[in-house]
Amino acid sequence: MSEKHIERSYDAASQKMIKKADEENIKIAWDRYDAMQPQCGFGELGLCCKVCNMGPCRIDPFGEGPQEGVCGATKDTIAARNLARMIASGAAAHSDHGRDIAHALILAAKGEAHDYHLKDTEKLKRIAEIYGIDTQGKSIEKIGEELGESCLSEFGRQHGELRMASRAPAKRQALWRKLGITPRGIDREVVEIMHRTTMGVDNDYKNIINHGMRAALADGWGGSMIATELSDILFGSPKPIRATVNLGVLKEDQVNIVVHGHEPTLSDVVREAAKDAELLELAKKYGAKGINIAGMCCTANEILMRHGIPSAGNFLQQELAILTGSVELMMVDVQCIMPALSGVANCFHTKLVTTSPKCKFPGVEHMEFKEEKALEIAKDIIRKGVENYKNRVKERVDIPGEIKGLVAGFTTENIFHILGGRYRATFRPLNDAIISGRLRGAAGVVGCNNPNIRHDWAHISMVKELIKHNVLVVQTGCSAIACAKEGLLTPESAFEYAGAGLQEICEAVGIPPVLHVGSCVDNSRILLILSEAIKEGGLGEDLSDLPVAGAAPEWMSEKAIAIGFYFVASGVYTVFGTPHPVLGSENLTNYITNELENVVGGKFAFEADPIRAAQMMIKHIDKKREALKLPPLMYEREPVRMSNNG
Ligand code: BF8
Repeated sequence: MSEKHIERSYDAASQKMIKKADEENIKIAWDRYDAMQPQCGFGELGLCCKVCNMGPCRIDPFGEGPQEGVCGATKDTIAARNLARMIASGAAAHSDHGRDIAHALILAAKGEAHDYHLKDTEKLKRIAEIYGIDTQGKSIEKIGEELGESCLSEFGRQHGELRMASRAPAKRQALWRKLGITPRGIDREVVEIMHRTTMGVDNDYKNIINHGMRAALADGWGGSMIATELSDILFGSPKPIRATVNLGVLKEDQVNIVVHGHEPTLSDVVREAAKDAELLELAKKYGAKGINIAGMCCTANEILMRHGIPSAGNFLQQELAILTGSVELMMVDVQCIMPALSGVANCFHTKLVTTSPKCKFPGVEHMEFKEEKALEIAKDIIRKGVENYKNRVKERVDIPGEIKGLVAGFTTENIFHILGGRYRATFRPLNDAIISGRLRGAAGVVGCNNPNIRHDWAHISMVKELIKHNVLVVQTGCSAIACAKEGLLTPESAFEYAGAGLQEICEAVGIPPVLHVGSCVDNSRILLILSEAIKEGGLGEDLSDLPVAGAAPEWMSEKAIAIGFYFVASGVYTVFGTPHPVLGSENLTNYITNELENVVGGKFAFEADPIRAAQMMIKHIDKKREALKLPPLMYEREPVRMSNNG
């Protein structure tokens, strides 16, 4: 019998659904990936150019055919332009999300979106201060409105620097200014990439990438940071919270509604709507015991972090959730939503509903979401799901039993409090742990799934290797969900997997060795954690001095490229599992994986083997420890008990 399902995913629940798809001849992402082989070599190497109608042109990677496009663009120019456009797209996606949150904040503050309230007023005042808003004597609503407007104006800012970028250490800000890459308006930087990379503008691959970094910084220290901070203000800042994850969160005897996508505006209110007495009564009428809301992808992370709503899984599980035959309705907003969902939903009773004017599917019902009528619309959508319960085919319901507990909800602010104790919120204990050698350093492991690598396996293997070597791990997005499914996001996992020093810290403070800090826009929280560590003192003056590293072992989205670039441009060594599409240009590859370190202090590496990649990160962390003249590690021993890696 074929073991395809085991080769495709590390996760047992996913394996079962992949097998079911195979048996029922339903094509899913892995099948489409196989059918696509061999994939386009020119595209993979970054050597295909489609920016004008003299082309498409492609450069022969073997040096025998054409070495320049019709216009004369070289492989360096073509690959750099393609990569910069990926940054633009990723930065645009995160930032447009941030813009929508700013818009929702304004509506809520003006009393035009009655179902939202400004929940974290402390943070509201703190962020208002960054924007130079005088809060004295003003109502919360007035401050909220002014902050929302100030953030919105950052998107089109024509003069000066993004306000959020002022939160980076002074030395980093000075370097950005010297290099001319301090981000200005968010939209402006994205537009400038599109301008520079159109036919006949910027031909210098380094100049193109340098501007790419500027746009990426406008994402991390701009659009994404606005999305995170304003979401905390509007929906409440997360606190450590226990929850559950994996397809096993779907319920056999309840109406299952899956919310999928990214923005918390809809998912947050859906959670409220599901408690509606009339809808619960209706569910009972149809024979269901209740209404079960489960998340998928990053919108799941938003409501998981804030309310402990269970997550049904990560990116490659979106089709698999429908394959359980138990999903009455999947509502989607924006980003990472596979066009294939409508086809898979058609094989079951599942209703797919789109809600954003930016994201429609041919033939799929659209119920447009509006902040002004949030709860009403959410109830209408849920009602549709409840009414669909009667169409569920019991014989086709097959929910894998796998379900794991996790602790989510860590933020820059609450890590501050957890570490510092009740009386003195501070990063001091974290810095001291690194300085004394109890902790080696920290790593951010983030990003997607991709059928080109065994689902979840790279995330889990890498994170286990890092924590075993006393590296504290912070996670976001689908990577966090992958590790949650393995049980790594629990304090108890420290005893099974962490090195002795990290184990001691987890035990003393009561935290997991792997901290879930949110959705992909919440990678901005990691930038702030690093900035706080610098502010606390003893670990250098710039982000590039810190013994830290980043990774996206299973990346697929252009958003991951934007994130990678804002970390690198902030001084962080970052390892991607598969290369960016640049290998056709030796010069560009060398620039981003080597020379960039002398420019911004960070650089990329590409390594498919997650253990080797983790070791590269550890080596980098040790290099930084050495530069800081930190003492050797206190402990470097194997964890108490290693589990079977499957
Ligand atoms: O923004 S990690 S697959 S869901 S892009 Fe998408 Fe990648 Fe998941 Fe969230 Ni992020």
